[in-house]
Amino acid sequence: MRIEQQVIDQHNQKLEAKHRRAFNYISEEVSDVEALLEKVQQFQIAIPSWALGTGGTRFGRFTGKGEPSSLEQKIEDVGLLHALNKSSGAISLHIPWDIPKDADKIKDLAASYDLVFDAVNSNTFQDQPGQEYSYKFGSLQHVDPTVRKQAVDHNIEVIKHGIALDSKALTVWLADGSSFPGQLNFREAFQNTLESLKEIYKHLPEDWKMFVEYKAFEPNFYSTTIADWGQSLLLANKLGDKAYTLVDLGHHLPNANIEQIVSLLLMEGKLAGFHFNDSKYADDDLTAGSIKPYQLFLIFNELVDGMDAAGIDHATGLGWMIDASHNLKDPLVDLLQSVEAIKIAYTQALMVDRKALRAAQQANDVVKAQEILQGVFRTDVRSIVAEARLRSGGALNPVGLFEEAAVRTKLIEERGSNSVATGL
Ligand code: AOS
Ligand code: ZN
Ligand code: ZN
Repeated sequence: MRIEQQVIDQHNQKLEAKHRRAFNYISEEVSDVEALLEKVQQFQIAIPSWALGTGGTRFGRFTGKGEPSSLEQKIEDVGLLHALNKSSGAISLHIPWDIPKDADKIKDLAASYDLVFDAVNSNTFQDQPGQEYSYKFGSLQHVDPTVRKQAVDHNIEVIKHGIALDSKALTVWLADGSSFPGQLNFREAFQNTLESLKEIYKHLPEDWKMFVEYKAFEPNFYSTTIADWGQSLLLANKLGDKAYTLVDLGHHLPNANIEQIVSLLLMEGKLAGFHFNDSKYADDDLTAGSIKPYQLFLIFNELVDGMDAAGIDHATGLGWMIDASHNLKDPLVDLLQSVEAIKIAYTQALMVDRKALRAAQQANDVVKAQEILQGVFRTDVRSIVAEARLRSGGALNPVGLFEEAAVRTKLIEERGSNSVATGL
């Protein structure tokens, strides 16, 4: 299904008066609201193909209805999101879950929804049917070179699919590690991983990037071979200019200062981008901003500061993606909520008075610094984000319109109740 512009316009008309009041009020508080709106409008957050089905815990999956059962339907889903919020203009594919049979057709379909292809993701954390060697004891780190070669070849294959779709980055997330002391020689595992990544790196096109994602633990519970930003950065530095460290918000040990990590990676020119989500305990993959919205704002505060210092374009300079899925909400609504939370945090970060903050820092005025940041964080900027969406042709209230237009009911009618998403 597609959401007609007329349906969006009618929805907006109903909410227009109330929206106008809120927006006029906040506009007075902002120094250059037009410049702000332009940045917010440009900011797009990619949707991962694996977040479109109802996720699960490792204990069970409770599938929803009308899930997308093909790549075409996943593109349709992201198209729906983008029509509503005008901020989800890209999709990130996971190979082999989403192998495009005819890349040109798939590209045309995506273009018809105004979508492009974000980073492609390889998968050497599962054994696929018919696969020769098992990844039970790792992939790129494996003690057996034949297993490593199989995993390297898979990544090269993923790059080829990405080239056909005009993707510009490969994201490598590895489950490699060990669950018991003594199981692995840490140095050997790291060296093997480095050598494997070097081989993959050789196959990257000139204008591509490699995103090296780290994760503290899970599925391995004693050691992970790329466990933190230090290990990822070490690899990225050894690999070369095209390799960067990817920050997934759920991949740290509890209470890690992620905003500080982000600021240093930016300073080093090695920040790839993000997998946005939120968490209370570990890699919970909850809706972005649902647990720690202040942290999300502080991260964006560092991003805006660091990107401006380095002259990096906010919209295109880094990889912005969501990596969240769970089993209680409609996944599409959940994604709308995540995108909204990310755009609110970004908008607030743009509103920080950087000169005043800098002055407070230089004067060791701790109180002032806190006042500046919290003053912005406690400002309701939802109408700015809504105005940006409105100007781009999106809905004033995407979640509201999703319900009003009975999007899920229509998808169930089209796809059936038993349609289950491929992938996770
Ligand atoms: C796994 O924990 C990582 O977050 C991955 O980025 C991602 O969730 C995975 O590649 C999807 O299967
Ligand atoms: Zn991730
Ligand atoms: Zn994760």
